[in-house]
Amino acid sequence: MGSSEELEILRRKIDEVDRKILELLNERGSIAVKIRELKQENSFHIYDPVREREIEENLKKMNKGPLSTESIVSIFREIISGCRSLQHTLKVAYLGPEGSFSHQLAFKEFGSLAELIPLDSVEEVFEEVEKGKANYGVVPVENSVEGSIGTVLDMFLKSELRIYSESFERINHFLLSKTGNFGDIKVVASHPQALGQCRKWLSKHLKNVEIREMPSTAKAAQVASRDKKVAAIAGKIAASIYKLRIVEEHIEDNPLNTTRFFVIGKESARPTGDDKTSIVFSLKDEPGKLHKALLPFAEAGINLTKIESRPSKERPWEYVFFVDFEGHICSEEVKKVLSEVQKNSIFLKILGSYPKGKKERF
Ligand code: PRE
Repeated sequence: MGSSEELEILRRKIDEVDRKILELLNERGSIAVKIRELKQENSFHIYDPVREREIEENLKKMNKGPLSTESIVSIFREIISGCRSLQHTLKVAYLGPEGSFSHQLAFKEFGSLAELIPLDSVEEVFEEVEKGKANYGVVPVENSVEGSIGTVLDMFLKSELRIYSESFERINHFLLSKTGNFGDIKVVASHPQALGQCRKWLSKHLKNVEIREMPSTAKAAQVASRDKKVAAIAGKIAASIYKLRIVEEHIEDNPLNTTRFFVIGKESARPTGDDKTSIVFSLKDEPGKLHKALLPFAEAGINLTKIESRPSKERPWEYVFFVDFEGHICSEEVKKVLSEVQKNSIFLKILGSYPKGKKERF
């Protein structure tokens, strides 16, 4: 048999497999429609990140190849996005512009069938969700190298929105340009933080080019899409949005650079047994007050995962404390500890209990 005949036979086999996949996808879709009815009758949430992560974990365990687990996970993310959109088209506001790392996270979390809305500031993301124009918002809250994003913490002080889920996104920087050729690059453009995070790589590989600071990595990608001399440092998603080629991947000096994101909304996430709770409180300016406020956690054996103080903004030199700890507000133990914290504080606000994010995702 000639090789073109052999190719034809293999393609017919693929057609047959595709037919079966299509049938199964629509069977899955029909089940999602039935779930929609159940959710409507019982006021269950359409978006259930806990269930979605459970599916992802099962797939990771089950996959035997030859398709990579990364590829399987991203295919199923789209399948789930499609099934979810049969229930409701979710509107998700994120800190833009298009091609930002928040966009990348929103896309990973909600897939291409959600309506993703880029906004100019964290304040606007909160506002869009508060007004019900978006079901959820995606905001970065902390970077493993740069620390907390103060404006996000400050918004939680003012807003009644809750943290619905937490995700960690590895910040991998890509060098992107129109042609994808090293030789064409005369300028490297990006946000100052991204330029800083790739400093060593740039001085080794692109020593004599102009470095141009931009308001965002996405804006840099936009500029690169119009000028072949300009290469942008940006996330991978910017390559497809701005139709750029990858010159080099993973050019960040610190490969562990990670950003923590929150999905915020009006709903509270259900307990999973592996949750975190975030609170903020303020204390009287007296000796031992912070110790007293935190002691109940130690006595109950509850692990604090983060503590940070920020200016209260109400009066100069007064502070509020943001604390994250393991456990869910539904548990009696957590309720008891928080009532102790309340006794020692001027005010206490619960920002949400949510499933712990996985630090290693694709
Ligand atoms: C499904 C869709 C949306 C939810 O966020 C979780 C899972 C899915 O497609 O697997 C199904 C579903 O609605 C559900 O299990 O609750």
